[in-house]
Amino acid sequence: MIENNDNKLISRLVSTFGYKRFAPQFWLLVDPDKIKESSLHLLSETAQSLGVDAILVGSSILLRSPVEDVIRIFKANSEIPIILFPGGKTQLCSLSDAMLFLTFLSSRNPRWLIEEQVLAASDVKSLGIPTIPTGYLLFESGITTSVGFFSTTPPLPRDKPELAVAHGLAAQFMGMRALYLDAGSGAKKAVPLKIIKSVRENVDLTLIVGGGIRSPELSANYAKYADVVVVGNYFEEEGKLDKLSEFAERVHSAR
Ligand code: 1GP
Repeated sequence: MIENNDNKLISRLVSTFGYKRFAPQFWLLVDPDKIKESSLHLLSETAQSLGVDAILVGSSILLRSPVEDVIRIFKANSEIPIILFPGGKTQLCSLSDAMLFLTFLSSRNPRWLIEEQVLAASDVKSLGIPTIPTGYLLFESGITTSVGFFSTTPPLPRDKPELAVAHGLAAQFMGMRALYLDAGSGAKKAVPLKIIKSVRENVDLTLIVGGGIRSPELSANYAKYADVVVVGNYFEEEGKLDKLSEFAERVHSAR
């Protein structure tokens, strides 16, 4: 670190923005292909009052519903922030409040490391979508999730927190603002808590955790270390939306 402050430009360039810890948030992932029409309308009217802090919209593969149709319904009925979680450049929408500009750091496939980002960049700029530069890490989860299939290279192992930390630090030093630790949608096993704890202890980035989280208790455990807990798949099942506020409360009161 430069101490005598002789070169203000370099001093400023090497200083970090500094990670700031806010109260933990609970985000709901909405997959436009999977959400039922009735749930979509209900959620757009109630999610915010039930404690959901933001809606993530995206999918590894989008077969049917355009992202925009889903976002329009939320925008018509609530003020809840909508954040894109795009599986590729076809999932952009100017109505969203922000997007996770993702780099699939645990993959070794150039398509997800840089090609998709280059293809999307001009559209992101012309649509004026605020970007959150985010490193994305996929962990082994007991099944091949869709995102795992598309990544084409192995996910991170569950028993090597040091590898997760090294990827997180790389994201931090590359100037990213957030790190998404994911087991993939519908994962059989969620990301091990000890991994989240190690990353929290070593990496100064906003930590987003998701994939296979199916209980308020587990959400609360993650929220002790992570900044954002994401749940999607669980709420796609019949009758589960009643539990939304319990998940949100447990996350909000975790620390
Ligand atoms: C997937 O982290 C998200 O990328 C949410 O996972 O759908 O399993 O909750 P679930």
